[in-house]
Amino acid sequence: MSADLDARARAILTGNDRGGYTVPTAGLYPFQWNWDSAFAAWGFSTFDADRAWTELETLTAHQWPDGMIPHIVFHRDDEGYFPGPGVWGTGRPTPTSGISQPPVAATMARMILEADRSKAPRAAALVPKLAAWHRWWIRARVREGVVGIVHPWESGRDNAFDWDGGMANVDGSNVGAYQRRDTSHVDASMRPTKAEYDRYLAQVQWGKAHGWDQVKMADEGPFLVADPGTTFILIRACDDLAALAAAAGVADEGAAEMAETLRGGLGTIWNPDGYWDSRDLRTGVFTGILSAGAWLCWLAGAGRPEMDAHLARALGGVRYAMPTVDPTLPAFDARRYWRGPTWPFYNALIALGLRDAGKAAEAERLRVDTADLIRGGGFYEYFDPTDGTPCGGKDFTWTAAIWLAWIR
Ligand code: 9YW
Repeated sequence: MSADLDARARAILTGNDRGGYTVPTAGLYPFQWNWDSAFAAWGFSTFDADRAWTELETLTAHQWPDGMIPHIVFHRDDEGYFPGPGVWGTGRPTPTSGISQPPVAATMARMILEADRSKAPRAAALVPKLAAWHRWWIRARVREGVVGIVHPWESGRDNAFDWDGGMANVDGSNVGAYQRRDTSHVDASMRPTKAEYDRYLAQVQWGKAHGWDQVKMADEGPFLVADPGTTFILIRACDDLAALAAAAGVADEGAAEMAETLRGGLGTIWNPDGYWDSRDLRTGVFTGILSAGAWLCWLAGAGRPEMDAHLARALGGVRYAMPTVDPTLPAFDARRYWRGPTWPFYNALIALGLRDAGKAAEAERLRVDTADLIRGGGFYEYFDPTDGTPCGGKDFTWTAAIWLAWIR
């Protein structure tokens, strides 16, 4: 059974390979997404180390001159997705989106290199690119000591409650007519709403109208919300970049120092009610809903006793793995994307942190539960954590990748 699933996972990765880059899933997401791609590399590393490094090289090849590695690379046009390259209008030689996504690449690269040291030269070549990207985050997104995202898509957790407050200040009424494509692939009741999509689009139009000036987007754009998830990921990525550089025998370009500076800013996202929380950086208001960004605190060595209690309560509140919202809150919505469901790749990331924080039992619980979900439902995008119903896209790259690299 397990051998069958291993083979199936490998077949999903190779089937979603479009020649040097991997799509998250056929149909729904037909391009290269940034953090999906980093997880794909981790998966490939379990059976084809060369292909793993190629994935990271293809991703970083489309870095902008200012250091940003974009959230989508549109290698070839595809009618199946909206908004496509024309809507973004970033003017890059190979079209890309105009925002970034959580920087997990250095963390994946470190694990991939540690499993096969013979690839050190390829790792060494990536270090300056990743360092430039991390510096870009600090210059273009870190405000008040933490990462502020300029678009919900930049967080990778599109419709999380975290962005509702900031989104209320975005005017989505003038975006014009458009045709969504996501709801023709998957169940609309589980996707972001039309009102959310109008605002997503308004933010894209703002960026385009301002020449994709990244600093201006953060400082003057319609939306800037501090994201605990991306902040913790960036801290961890800086730690891992320093380790990657050391293992590859090259300078770390200030990565360790960046991690320390970022740790010093975390007070901005500590909600006085006792948890890590997103915060609208335009108004100073906390979201007030304990959600998945907070679950990555251990990844950055930022666990606190209060968070241990939240972890126990969240795990006790659902049958399977970590939900994306505290399941004891009325806001918890078991099947609506980032408002409650459990995501296999995200559990892998949480578990890496738990393991490093000495919480082996909790990390193991996430692993066993995620394995049960995949065994029962297949390699889906996400699952209902109360009853294990598979949701979203099927044959998903990062779900297959974490099966091979983390669960097996
Ligand atoms: C979108 C591809 C992406 C992920 C995001 C997830 C979703 C929707 O799918 O985004 O249109 O970009 O929220 O984390 O990278 O799997």
